[in-house]
Amino acid sequence: MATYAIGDIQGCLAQLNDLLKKVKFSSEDKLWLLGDLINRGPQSHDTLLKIHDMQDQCTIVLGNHDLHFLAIYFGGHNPSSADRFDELLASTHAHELAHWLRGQKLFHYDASLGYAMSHAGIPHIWTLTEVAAYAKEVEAVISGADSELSYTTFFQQMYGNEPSCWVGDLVGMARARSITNYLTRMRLIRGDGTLEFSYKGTLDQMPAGWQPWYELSKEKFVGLKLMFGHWAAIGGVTGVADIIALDTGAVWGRYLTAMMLETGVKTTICVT
Ligand SMILES: [Mn+2]
Repeated sequence: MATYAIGDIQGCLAQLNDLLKKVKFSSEDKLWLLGDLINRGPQSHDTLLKIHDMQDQCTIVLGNHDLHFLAIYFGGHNPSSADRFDELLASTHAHELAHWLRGQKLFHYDASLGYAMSHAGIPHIWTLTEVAAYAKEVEAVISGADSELSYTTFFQQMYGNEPSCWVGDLVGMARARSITNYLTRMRLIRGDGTLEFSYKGTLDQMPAGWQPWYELSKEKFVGLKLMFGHWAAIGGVTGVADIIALDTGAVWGRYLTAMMLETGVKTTICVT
């Protein structure tokens, strides 16, 4: 049995199938998916259906695009012109897939393998114990286990950049939104924990005064192997041995990458 982690699939089902074939993925193996399973690529509906069919083998953390679909489905938001959810929204499977998707996680840690993952990463302002607890708070909301804040309210009010910096005494929707933004949207951060929400580019063009989150988190999480997706522009390179970027831009015509956790060996499928 092997465990493979795959970054942002974004509806690129043909590449996912090729990659699983290339690593000889079997019914004994496990799959960790780093979120953004759907949206910009051509086959969001069939991708989600396939992952749903494989759910017993999968551990999934949600990305901002997955949450965006849920915010459309449950929160009444409209798709943008760049979204490719039409087939999914019209599908007879939409109800089942959307309710299943909102039961997935925002953060996962496996102590025996020594790996943790979330879609965007883990900010240096939290300990491992805190990130696990905060992720659980939001998972309880979106799965419907939290009676204070309903998942429909969450998906109606999910969008927004405020508060842009974590404070521990946040409550309600502001707290849930802040946790969600750190775990699914973070790229650049300041020492005090303030997030920058607009920059998606390469490190050489980065605005002054900001750092990639992992430059601050590498001191904090020594001994932990941490995987994330979300930031295609860095091309799977962090320069930090134990912080592993797995969004290699499949949907932008580059690569889809799987890493075998037991060996650290990466396998890629070139899209073009
Ligand atoms: Mn993302």
